[in-house]
Order: sequence, then C-alpha cells, then structure tokens
Amino acid sequence: MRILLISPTHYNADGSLHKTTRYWTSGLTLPYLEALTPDEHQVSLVDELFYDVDLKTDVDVVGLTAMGPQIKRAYDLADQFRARGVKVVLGGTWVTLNPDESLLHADAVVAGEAEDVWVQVLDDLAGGRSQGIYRAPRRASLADLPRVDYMHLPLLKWDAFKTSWLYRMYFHWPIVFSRGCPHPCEYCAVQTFYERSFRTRPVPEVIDELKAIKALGADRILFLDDNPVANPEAAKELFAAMIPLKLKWASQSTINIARDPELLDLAARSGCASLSIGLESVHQASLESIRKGFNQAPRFAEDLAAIRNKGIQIIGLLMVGLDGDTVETFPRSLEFLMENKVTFLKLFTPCPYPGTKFYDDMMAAGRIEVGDWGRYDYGSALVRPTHMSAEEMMDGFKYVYQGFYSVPSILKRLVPPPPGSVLETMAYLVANLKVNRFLKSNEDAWATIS
Ligand code: B12
Ligand code: SF4
Repeated sequence: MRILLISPTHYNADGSLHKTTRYWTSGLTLPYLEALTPDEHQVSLVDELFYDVDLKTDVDVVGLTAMGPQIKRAYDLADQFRARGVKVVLGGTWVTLNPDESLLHADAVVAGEAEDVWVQVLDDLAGGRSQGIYRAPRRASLADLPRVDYMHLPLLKWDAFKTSWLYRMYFHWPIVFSRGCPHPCEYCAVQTFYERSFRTRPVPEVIDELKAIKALGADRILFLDDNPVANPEAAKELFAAMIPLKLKWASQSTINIARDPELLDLAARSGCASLSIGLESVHQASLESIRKGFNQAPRFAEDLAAIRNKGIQIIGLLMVGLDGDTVETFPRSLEFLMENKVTFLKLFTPCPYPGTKFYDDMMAAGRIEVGDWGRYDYGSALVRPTHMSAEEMMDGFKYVYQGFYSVPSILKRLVPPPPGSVLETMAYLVANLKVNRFLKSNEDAWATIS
C-alpha cells in the first residue's frame, strides 16, 4: 500500500494554518513509524509545520499523529481524506487518551505504542477490514528498536546543514533514551499515557545511534525524553558512555538532577548544554495542588545554582494561574526568574488535556471554560482560576513574559554566563532577543511559543 504519514500543524486564531520555514529540531514520530512499517509498503512523510498536505495525493492509507491543539487539524484532515475514500489511522498521545472520539474521524485508532499493533492495522486495512480501536497489548521492549532514517527527519534542512555552520549550531538532532515518567503530576499527558511507567533503552544501542548521527557531521543532540533521569543509575551509565563522543546535548529533566551531584557532574561532562525544567510554580501550595510536591519550591534557588554552576543553561517552564496562585504571584515569579538567572522561559496556563486526572477534576468542578480542542494550547484561559479572574490570569501571563524578555531582564539574566558557556549564552542571547521581537509583533500567538 502507499502510506502517507502526517504531523499536522494547528490553526491560528484567525483560522489560518500556523506555518514556519525553520525549526530547531524535529520530532521522531513519523520516521519512527516509517521504520516500523514492513518494506512491502511505500511510505512518505509530511510535517505540516513546513510543508502543505496535498489532499488529492494518491495514497491508500493516511496515518496522522497529533499534539495538543493540532488534534483539531488532524480531525479535519482525517475527515477530508476519508471523504475521498482514503483509509485513515489516528495515533499518539491525545488520541490514546480519547480513542472513542478519535474513532469518529478514523477507520482505525492506535491507542498506546505502535510497536505491537501497527503491522496488524496495516494488514487489516489492506484486507478491507478494521477492528476500530487497536490497543497496544503491552509496553514495548525498548531493546532492538528499529532504526530511523535520519535523512527523513521531517524538519531537517539537509542542504542548510551541509552549508551553514550557524544552522549546524541551531539544529538539534533528536534521539530517545527513555519513555515515560514515574511522577504523578495530575495535568501531565505523558505520565497518563505511560501510566507512570518508565523504561530506558540499552545504553550501547543509544551510543551506536549517537555515533551514527555524529557520522553525519552533527554534534548537537536533543533528547526527546520527558524525564531521562527518572532512573538515575541508568542515566549515569548513559552520560558516562557519552563523554568520549564530545557532543553537546539538551533535554527536559526534573529538578531532581540538581540533587544528585554525581549525576549532574556526569551530565555536564557528557556535554549537557541546557535543561528544560518544569518548575511550574514558585508556590509550594500550587505545586501540591497539581501533585508536583517533589519540586520543593523553597529549594529552587539552591538547585538552579547547582545546575548553572556546572555550565548548564536553565530553560524554565512555569505554569501561571494554579490554585495556590494569587495576582501577587506574577511579580514574585518574575523576580525569582531574574534573580536565579533563568536563561529562557516557557509559560503555561493550566491546560486540562482530556484523559488526565486534571481534566476529570476540573470537569467535575465545572471549571472548564473552553471545549474547542483547537484552543488547547499553553496560553489560553481554559480553566477558571480560583484566586483571580481569567482576565487577571491572562494579564499576569503577559506581564511575566514581557518582563522576562525585556532587554534589561535579558542582560541581567545572561550576564555573566554560566562557567564555560560563552558561546551557548551568545546563542541564547539571540534567542531571547528573537522572543522579545516576537512578543511585540505576534500578540495573539504567545500560546504556542515552543
Ligand atoms: C518532539 C516534540 C515536539 C517538537 C516537534 C514536533 C514536530 N512537528 O516534529 C515540537 C517542539 C515542535 C513540539 C511542539 C508541540 N508539542 Co510536542 N512533543 C514532542 C515530544 C517531546 C516527542 C515526540 C516524539 O517525537 N516522540 C518519539 C516518538 C517515536 O514517540 P511518539 O510520538 O509517542 O509515538 C509513539 C506512539 O505515541 C505512537 N504514535 C504516535 N503517533 C502515532 C500516529 C499513528 C498513525 C500511529 C499508528 C501511532 C502513533 O506510536 C509511536 C511508537 O510507539 C513529545 C513528548 C513525548 N514524550 O512524546 C511532546 C508532546 C507530544 N507535545 C505536546 C504538545 C502539547 C506540543 C505543543 C502543542 C505545545 C505547545 N506549544 O502548545 C506543540 C505543537 C505546536 C505545533 N503546531 O507543532 C504534548 C502532547 C499532549 C497531548 N495530550 O496531546 C507532548 C506529549 C508533551 C507533553 N509533555 O505533554 N513537540
Ligand atoms: S515530572 Fe514532568 S513528565 Fe513526569 S509526570 Fe511530572 S510533568 Fe509529567
């Protein structure tokens, strides 16, 4: 069969499609599904963030993944392909947590990981059948995963990579070390999808893959993991084995990395340049309200200093409008971020992803204000806050973003740079100034800064 795998984009507020021509990394979902597909099929990939989807293309099966607000576009594309008689399969985090709704737009839905069901789905569709919802029977082993073809990364600009040192510094090659997370944060689609499980790949296989990426001329890596240090011993084994490769890498991580000196030291020595850390709130009460008490706000300053002292830049992720927050929280948060020299910031209004405990609780309390999935981004008033109005929450969201990315704040946060990271800091200076400009010219698009 001819199979087209699509990662859709999301709709802008005016109904147009969000597009860009350059991006600093690429997801692995499509090339990985391609690698799982038996050779008898012809597979093509399109990421709608860069490229247009040809609705008239001659294919037998369309496979769609979706993240957050992209789900609305995914459903629309699915409906349009099905109207032409093309079979459609939906999969991914959102779809897994909402399989019944997804099946209204698809011939087959993959709930969970694809490894153990994808071949069956394709066989059934080739035979003119479908079982509807295909639930992964178990969590797949992460040993001997099929290798993705890195030349098929949907958002990689290979020509630019070959010719421009700037692009080589900018583009981060994606790789996966682990899947899942054992923590209970109630808003989190990842722990819900993986049911708080956590697995790592065998370290030698990850090292082989990193060597293959390096052989292409790359030295900048992005771990797509949500919490690669959840098993500190496994992470230490990986970081120690990475030291001779002399790569630079970035990842998400919990703040727990700061509390294990050996782990932090190995991360730094293996080339860790920046970590995206879900701080979520400077209020312990707010952290408790979403079951993220392990973060321990009173320790943040000490923890962030430990990370920074190792030459690692901190990308702070912060939620605004949580149940322990008041309007006083906004200036306090901004002051905290500046004092602790956080390099880059992503803000999130609480987003009740359907399927999570947070969604169920907010639904039961009658606090969900928006039912349009296309607005389930990170900067909309989706949930009614407790100690402020929705308008005050959105004003606070803007206040913190504007204050953080103001020129005086940028200088205060980035000077002096963390030890040994002048070049990285210069790159982040440019990134900060770009956000400063973006905030001025794209007032309605702050919700999807990523
Ligand atoms: C890389 C990534 C991105 C990248 C790249 C995206 C791209 N276009 O290439 C960037 C940074 C751009 C990004 C952006 C966003 N992302 Co994102 N992203 C990820 C991340 C870290 C990894 C995805 C990945 O490649 N995984 C590796 C592959 C192999 O695994 P996988 O995708 O899970 O696929 C497996 C199964 O899920 C399944 N599967 C998945 N899709 C499909 C489809 C079919 C047809 C089938 C059969 C099976 C299947 O099979 C695979 C093998 O088992 C995930 C976190 C995570 N742990 O997954 C978040 C994640 C998917 N993103 C998320 C979100 C919300 C977003 C944003 C909407 C955030 C925002 N700013 O608003 C934006 C989207 C903006 C846009 N229009 O693009 C959420 C989705 C939550 C939800 N309930 O939907 C996640 C889970 C992060 C989180 N912590 O909540 N993201
Ligand atoms: S630590 Fe991060 S990935 Fe883990 S459950 Fe909490 S939010 Fe999700």
